[in-house]
Amino acid sequence: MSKAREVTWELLRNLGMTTVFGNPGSTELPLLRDMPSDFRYVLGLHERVAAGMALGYQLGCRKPVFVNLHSIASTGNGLSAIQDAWFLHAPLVVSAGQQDRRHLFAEPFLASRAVETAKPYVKWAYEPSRAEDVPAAIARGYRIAMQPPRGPVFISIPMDDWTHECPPVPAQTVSQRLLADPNALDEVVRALDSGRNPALVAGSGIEEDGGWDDMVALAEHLNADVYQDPIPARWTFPRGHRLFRGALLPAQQPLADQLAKHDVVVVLGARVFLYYAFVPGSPIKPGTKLFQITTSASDATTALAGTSIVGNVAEAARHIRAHTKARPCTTQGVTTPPVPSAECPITPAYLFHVLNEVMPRDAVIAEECPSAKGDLDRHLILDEPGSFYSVPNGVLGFGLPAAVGLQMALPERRVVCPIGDGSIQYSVQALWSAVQNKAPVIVLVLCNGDYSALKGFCDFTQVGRNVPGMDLPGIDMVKIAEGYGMKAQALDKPDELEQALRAAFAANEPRLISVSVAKGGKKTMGMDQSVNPPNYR
Ligand SMILES: Cc1ncc(C[n+]2csc(CCOP(=O)(O)OP(=O)(O)O)c2C)c(N)n1
Repeated sequence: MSKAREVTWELLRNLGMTTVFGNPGSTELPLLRDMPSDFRYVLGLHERVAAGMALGYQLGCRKPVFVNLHSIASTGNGLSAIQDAWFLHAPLVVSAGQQDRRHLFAEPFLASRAVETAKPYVKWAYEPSRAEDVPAAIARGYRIAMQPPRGPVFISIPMDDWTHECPPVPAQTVSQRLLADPNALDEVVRALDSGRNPALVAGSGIEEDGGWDDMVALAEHLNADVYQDPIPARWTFPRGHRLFRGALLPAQQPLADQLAKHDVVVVLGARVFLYYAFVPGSPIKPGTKLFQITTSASDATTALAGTSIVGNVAEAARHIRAHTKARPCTTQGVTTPPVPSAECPITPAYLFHVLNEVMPRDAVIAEECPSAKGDLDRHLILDEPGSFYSVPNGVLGFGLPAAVGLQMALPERRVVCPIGDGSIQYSVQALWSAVQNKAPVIVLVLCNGDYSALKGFCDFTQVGRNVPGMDLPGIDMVKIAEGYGMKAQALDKPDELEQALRAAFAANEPRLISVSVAKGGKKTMGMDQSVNPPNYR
C-alpha cells in the first residue's frame, strides 16, 4: 500500500496529466510536498489565472488538465474560469484542499463549502467520504470530465487524506464518442435533399469533436452558405472560404432575419441560439426547417425551435455528406472589407487590418476586446483549425490566461491576445506567468480609457450615459507589464503599428503593446438601433 499522495501522482502520470496548474495554500501542502520531478507545477498568482491558463492549455493540447486550488478561498476566485471550462466543454480535473477531517466538524479556519459553490458549473462536485477513496475519486472525475460533452469536475480533498494508505488505482478509460441516431440524421438528409437554399451554422462543437475538415467537406458538398454561431467562443470554419457568410447576430429577430432566405438550416455544435440583447421575434422564420446537432443534451433542451439531435458532430457531418445529393455551386465568392484608413487615434479596424497583414497564417487569437469584436471579426482572416478563442459566457478575465495557456501548449504557433484596457485588469497577473514560463504571447492592449462596450449598450438600450463607473483613467499598461518582467511599449500613431508588430513576431519572447485606440461602442455585438432593441429607459 502507498500513501494517497503517491497513488494520485502515479494515477495522474498514467492519465497524462503531468502539468498541474494551481495556487497553493496550507490545505494543499501535504499533496504538493516532494512533487515527483516528472511533474510541472504552473503557478498562477490568482486562481482565475491558474484555472484560466489550465483552460487555455487544455484547449491547445486537447488533453485533460489537472488543477489544484486552495480551499474555498481559491475555488471562489477560480470559479469564473471553471465556468468558462463548463461552457467550452473543457475537461479540467479541478481539486482543492479542505481542512483536516479530524476537526472539520468544528468549522475551523479555511473550512470549505467549495463543493456546493462549484456544483452548478461542473459535471461532478465531490468530497470523498473516506480518505482511501481520494485517488479513485480523481480517477472517476477524469472519466466524467472526458465523456461528451466534456467539461470540468471538482473534487474537494481534506488535507489529512494525503497521508492515508490506499490501494493503487488503475487509469481506466471510457469510450468518448456518442453517435447520433442515424434515423434522425436521415431526416436531416431528406430535408437537405428537398431544400431549395440550405445553410449551415458552425459552432464550437465542431472543434470539440475534431470535425473541422468534415464541416468544410459537408459545406462544399452541399455548396451551402455557412454562418458562424452568435458571439462565437471558437471559430470553426475557415474565414476566407468562399462559402463563409460571417457570424449570426445574438438576438432573436435579427438572427431570424439573417437566415430568412434559407429554407433549411442545420446547426452543428452550437446552441439554438446564443442570444445577448432581448429582441423578441420568432427564433427562425416560420416554415424554415431547423435542425440542431450537438453533443450536449442540455443544449438540445434549451433550443427554442427546431429538431435537436444529440451525438458526435463530426460523425454526423460525415453521415449527412455521405447520404445527401451534392449541390451545384451557386454562391458568389468572398467579399473583403474595405481597407480601413490610418487615422489618429488609431481605429480598432485599422489595428486588426495591420495585424492581419503581419501575423503568421497559423497564428492563434485569444480575444477579449468587447467593443472592438466586430472589427476583429471583419479584419482577421484565419483559415486554420484552432485559431480563435473568446469569452464563452461574457465573464471577462478569460482572454489573457487562456492566451498564456494556449501559447504554452502550442510552442510552434504564435498566440496573440487582443484585449481591452478594462478586460485585462480581471486577470492581469497572467503577464507574470507568460514571462516565467517563457510563453512568447503577444498581448495587444486596446487602450480607449473606458468601458466602451457598456457605453455602447447604454446607447443601444436608451439607458442614457448618466451611469457611474464607465471610465478608466490613469492606467499605465506598460509600467504594469514591466512590473511583471514583460517587455512592453506604448504607441498611438498608426504608422508605428506595423513595425511594432513585426518586431514582436520576430522576437521569441512575450511582449505587450499598448495601443491608444479610438473609443468604440457605436454598435452592440454588431447590432444598432435598427434591430429595435429593448428600452430600459
Ligand atoms: C467579470 C466581468 N465584470 C464586468 C463585466 C461587464 N463588462 C462587459 S464589457 C465591459 C467593458 C470592458 O472594457 P474594455 O476591456 O476596456 O473594453 P471596451 O468596452 O472598452 O471595448 C465590462 C466591464 C463582465 N462582462 N465581466
